[in-house]
Amino acid sequence: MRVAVSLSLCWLWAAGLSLPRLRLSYRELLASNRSVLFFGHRGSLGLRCLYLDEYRDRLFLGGKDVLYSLLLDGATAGAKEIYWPPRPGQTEECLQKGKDPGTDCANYVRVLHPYNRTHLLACGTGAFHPMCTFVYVGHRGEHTFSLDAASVESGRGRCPHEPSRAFASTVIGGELYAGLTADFLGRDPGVFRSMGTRSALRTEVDQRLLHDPKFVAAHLIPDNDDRDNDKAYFFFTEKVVEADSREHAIVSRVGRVCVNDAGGQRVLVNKWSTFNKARLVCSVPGPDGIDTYFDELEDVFLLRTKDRKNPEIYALFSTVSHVFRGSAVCVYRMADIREVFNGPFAHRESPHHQWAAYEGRVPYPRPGVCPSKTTNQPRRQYGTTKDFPDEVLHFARAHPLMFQPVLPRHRRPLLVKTDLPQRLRQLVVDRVEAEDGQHDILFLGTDAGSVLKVVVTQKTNSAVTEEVILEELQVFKMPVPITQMEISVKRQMLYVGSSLGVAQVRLHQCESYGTACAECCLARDPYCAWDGTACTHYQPSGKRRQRRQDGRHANPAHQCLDQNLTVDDFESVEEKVLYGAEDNSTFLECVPRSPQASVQWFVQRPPDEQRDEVKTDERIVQTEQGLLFRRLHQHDAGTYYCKTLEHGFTQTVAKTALRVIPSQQLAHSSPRGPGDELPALLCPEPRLVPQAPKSWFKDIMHLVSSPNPRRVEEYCARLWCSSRPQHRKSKLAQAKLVLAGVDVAKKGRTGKAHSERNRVPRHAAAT
Ligand SMILES: *[C@@H]1O[C@H](CO)[C@@H](O)[C@H](O)[C@H]1NC(C)=O
Ligand SMILES: *[C@@H]1O[C@H](CO)[C@@H](O)[C@H](O)[C@H]1NC(C)=O
Ligand SMILES: *[C@@H]1O[C@H](CO)[C@@H](O)[C@H](O)[C@H]1NC(C)=O
Ligand SMILES: CC(=O)N[C@H]1CO[C@H](CO)[C@@H](O)[C@@H]1O
Repeated sequence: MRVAVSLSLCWLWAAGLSLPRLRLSYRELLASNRSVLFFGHRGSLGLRCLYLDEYRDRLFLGGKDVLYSLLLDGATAGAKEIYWPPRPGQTEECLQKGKDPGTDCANYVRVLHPYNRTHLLACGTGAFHPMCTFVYVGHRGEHTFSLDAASVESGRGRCPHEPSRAFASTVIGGELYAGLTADFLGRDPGVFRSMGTRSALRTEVDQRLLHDPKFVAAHLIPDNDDRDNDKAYFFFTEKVVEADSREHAIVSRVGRVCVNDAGGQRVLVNKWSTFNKARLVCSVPGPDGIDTYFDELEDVFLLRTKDRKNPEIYALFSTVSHVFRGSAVCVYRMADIREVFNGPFAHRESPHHQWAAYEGRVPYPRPGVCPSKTTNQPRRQYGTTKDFPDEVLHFARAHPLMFQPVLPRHRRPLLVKTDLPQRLRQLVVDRVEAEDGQHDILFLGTDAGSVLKVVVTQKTNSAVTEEVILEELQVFKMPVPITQMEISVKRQMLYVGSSLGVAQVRLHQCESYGTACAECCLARDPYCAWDGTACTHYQPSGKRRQRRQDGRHANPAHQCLDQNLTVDDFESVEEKVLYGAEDNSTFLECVPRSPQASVQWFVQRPPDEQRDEVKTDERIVQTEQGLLFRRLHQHDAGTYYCKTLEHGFTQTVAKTALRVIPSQQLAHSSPRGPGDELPALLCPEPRLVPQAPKSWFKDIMHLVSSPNPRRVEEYCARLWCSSRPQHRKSKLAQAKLVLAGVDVAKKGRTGKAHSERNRVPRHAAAT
C-alpha cells in the first residue's frame, strides 16, 4: 500500500469552503476578551505539557526548568511557580556531550499526570538525564503546589531525553505507561510501564514490534466491565519496509497491551506478552480505485461518551508529499478497532514476502487476550500472563501485527483540508446539542499560532459531510506551532499551548457574528442562536421559543422571515463622510462580515436621486477591502452603499458620503514648509481628542493614499473651525473618526467591533 495521489483529489481542492467566516487577529482576540494570555507575551515558557484539572479548577504547566499552577476561576487568577532545574552537574555533562546549551541542556517537563488524590507525577528531561518526582497539589479549594525533592528519581523509560522528540504517556492505577525512545542516542524505542509495585515491563527491542516509532497518544480504554480486560492503547507512527522495495514508508498505528500483563515466566521475562498493533487507515477513496493516504498521525482526541468503553476516536493526520500536502480527520469506533484485534494476525514467511493473513492454528490463550475469569478455567488455569504457555509467547513475539487495518467511520475522512496555508497539529472536539441536533465542532491548532474552529455536518441520509470553517483565531502573536490543546466543556473554554505560552480562549462569542438574525443564522455556529433580539449562546436546556438556528441548511430567508431582513435597508446604517482630493486616489472601505458573501456597490448622486450600481473600470476598482478610485473626478461625489449578498440575504454594510475637494481649492490652502510639525490646525479645543491628537492622521494615510494628506486635513479644519462654532465640535470629531476609519454609528449593525474587525486584511479568495 503505497502513498498515491489520484486525480480525484481535484474535487477536494475545488470543494469546501476554505475561508473562515470570521477571522480574528491576535490583537482583536485579546481586545474582545475572548482570549486571555497566561504566558507568552514575552520570552518563552518552553512549554512541553499541560494538564487541565477540572476537579481542582486549575491548570498545570510544565516548561523549561519550571512548573506552574494556575487558578482558573477568573478574578482570583494567580500562578504558583516551582523552579525545577536539572540536577547538579547534569548541565555541564550535557554540554560536554556537545548538546546545545540553549535548547537541550535544561529540564523540560514532559510528563504531568494526576497520580493520586493529592499528587501529580512530573518528569523532565533533566539535561539529557531524565528524572521524575511527585508534586503535592493538595485537595480541592486549596492552592498548594510544592515539589517533593526527596522523591526525585531516575526518569529513564518514563520520560524522553530530548526536549522535543515525540512521546506519549498516561498513568493507570499508579503506574506510568509511556511510549518513548529511552536512551541518549535515540535507538531504544519501546512501550514502558513503571512506577507502582509491580516490576517494570517493556517491549523487546525488535523492529517487528516498533520500527522508529513516533508516539502521539496513550489512553486507558476498558474492554468491558471486567477490569481484568482493561487495556492501554497507544497511537503512533512507525516505518514500514515494503517487500519489494528498500524504501521506508510511514504508517499510523494503534497498539495495545493488557493492564494486567505481567510478562512471561521463561520467555518474554519483564516484556509485554500481550502487545498487538494494527494499521490506522485514513484515506480518500478515488473513483479509479487508487486511494490517497494520510499517514502521518499528528494528534488523537478521545471523545468520551457516557459509555466509558466506547469513546469515539478522532485522529488528525497529515501528508506531505511532493505532489501535495494536506490534513485529514478520521473518526474510529472502538467496535471496529476491537474487531481488527480479534481478526487474523498478519504473517509473512520472510521480509521478502508479502504480508498475508495467518491461517495456521493460533495457540490458546489467543495472544492479545488478557488473563481473566475467561482464561482461568478449572482445566486451563491462566490467571496471569506468567502462566501462559511458551508457545503463546513465541507466537505473540512473532505476530505483533494484525492483518486487517482499522478503517474510519464511513470509510472516509470526516474532514479533508488540502488548501490551507498552515499545517494542522492539534485536535480537540466538542459535541454540541443544537436545535437541529448534534454537531461536532473541531478545534484545530495550526503550526502558525492559530486555531481553526470547524463544524462538520452530516448531510441527511448519506455519509457525505460538509464543513464550514467558522472562525480562525490567531491565539499567539508569533506563528508558533500549537503543541497542546485541552477543552473544558464545563467552562466553555479552550486551553491552547505553544512553546511560548498558554492562552485561554472562549469556545464561542456569538455577538461577534453580528446583530441581525440572518447574520446569526448564516454563521451556522451551533453554539449560537438568535434569541429574538441578539445572537447569543444557545443552551439546549433553555426553553426560549424564538431560538432559530439551522446548521444543516443555513437559509436565513426561512429562518428569519419575520425579522424584516430582506427589506431594502439602504438607510439602516449610519452614514460616514469621506473627503477625497480631486485627481488623487481614494478608498471606500467595505469588507463583508462573511468572506463567502458577494459585494455590490451602489451610488446615489445628488442631482437624480436614483441609486445605480457602481460601474467599475480601470479608474474605479473593486477590491476585497473596498472600492478604490485611482483618480478621483468631481462627478464621483455622491453617497456610496456597500451591499453584501449571501444565501439570498442582502444587507447594507457601509454607507459613505464621498465629497470631492476640487484641486484648485486645495491649491489655495495655506502653504507650509516641509519640516513643519503636522497640524497645529485642529480646532483649539483641548478636550476634543485628549489622547494622541495626531494618531487618526496616520490612519487616513492608509485610507486615502494621497501624497499630501495634510491638505485634506487643513481643508477640514478650515471648514469646521472657521464657522458655526456650536456644531463644530461634534462635527469635527465625527469627521476625524470617519477619516480614521472608525465607525461613528451610534447603534445598529455597524458597531465598533465590526468595523475594526472588518479592517483585518484577508487572504485573497480562492478564485
Ligand atoms: C474586557 O475586559 C476589560 C476588563 O475587565 C474591560 O474593561 C473591557 O471593557 C472588556 N472589553 C470588552 C470588549 O468586553
Ligand atoms: C500519593 O503519592 C505520593 C507519592 O507516592 C505519596 O507520598 C502520597 O502519600 C500519596 N497520597 C495518597 C493520598 O495516596
Ligand atoms: C418590520 O417592519 C415593520 C415596518 O417597518 C415594523 O412595523 C415591524 O415591527 C417590523 N417587524 C419586526 C419583527 O421587526
Ligand atoms: C489635491 C492634491 O492633494 N493633489 C495632489 C495629488 O497628487 C499629486 C502627486 O501625485 C500632487 O502633486 C497633488 O498635489
